Amino acid sequence: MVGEGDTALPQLDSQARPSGAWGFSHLVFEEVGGEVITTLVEGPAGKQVRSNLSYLQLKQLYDQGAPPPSDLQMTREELGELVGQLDTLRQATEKYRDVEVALKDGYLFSGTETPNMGAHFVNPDLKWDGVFNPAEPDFLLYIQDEAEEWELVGTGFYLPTLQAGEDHPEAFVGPLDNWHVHYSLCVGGLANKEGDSATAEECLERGGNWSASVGWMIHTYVWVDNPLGVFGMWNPNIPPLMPAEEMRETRTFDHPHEGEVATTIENFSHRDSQINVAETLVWTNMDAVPHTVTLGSRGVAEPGFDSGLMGPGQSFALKFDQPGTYSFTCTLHPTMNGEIVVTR
Ligand SMILES: [Cu+2]
Repeated sequence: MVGEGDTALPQLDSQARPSGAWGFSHLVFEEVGGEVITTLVEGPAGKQVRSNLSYLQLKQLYDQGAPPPSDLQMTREELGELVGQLDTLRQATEKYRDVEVALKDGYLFSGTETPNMGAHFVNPDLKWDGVFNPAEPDFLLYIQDEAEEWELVGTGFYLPTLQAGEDHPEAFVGPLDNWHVHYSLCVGGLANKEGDSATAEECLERGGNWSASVGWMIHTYVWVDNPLGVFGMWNPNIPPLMPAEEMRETRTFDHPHEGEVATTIENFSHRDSQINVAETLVWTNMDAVPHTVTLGSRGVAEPGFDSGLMGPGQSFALKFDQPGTYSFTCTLHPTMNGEIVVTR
């Protein structure tokens, strides 16, 4: 237990810091209006599987006839159903390779083209109907080529939280469809080319469109194959082209200061870390519940450091002046244990 009367707790070191990366972490915390808030939730943590398999790779996997690899947590039948949904989506949107057909069917250009994603052409009737139908995507993604012709690169879906609820919607078969919700999102306007987190006032100043929440959404790349997964947020095969491994770096919000090493608490687990003497280790809690970083093991504290309760997005920084191996735990969750090796 973290005692309330324990005045030795270094609570002052525990504060919220920007952390996470859109499309790579379940939660993202950003500084908006001078305050660190949750700007993106991808859910639900733990129950979904983040897979880098593209549409064509999933198809190939199914066609090979073998049981899917266990890390997909899907049966062969489920994989078949998912591939069937994606095939339906591709067939149904074939006609939208001609942007004129999309416009005629009510898809409207949202005004901005986002790097590594494309421009959203949203059908407002489909967006708000709360119905998931793989043959009727709520938005289409296009990029404009040098001749200013629109090229179809992807599709996507919205499910308003009003209908789908606060939990991850059931839509595509299996656990691969990592739907996300943006909070305090500013889209369009002159200053920001891509969707950006902002206060309503900041967004107004930029001439953008602000929403407190846009509901659940997902990108589904059945036209330009995505090496970060068919449901990936970003597609490195959509300009500006870049190696897939570089994408997380470019999208991340936690930038450690000089002499700091960043680590995260994610999915109810503490990670091992290795640092040098005189470096500062900074933990950020990426889970939606509080945890602690406490010297000790299996939930039992030993005299030494203790972060106290770290809420979602909160960080805790600790500088190590002595080499050694330190075991740490979470006093709320005894199964969370990690080790810090400090070397000279
Ligand atoms: Cu915990």
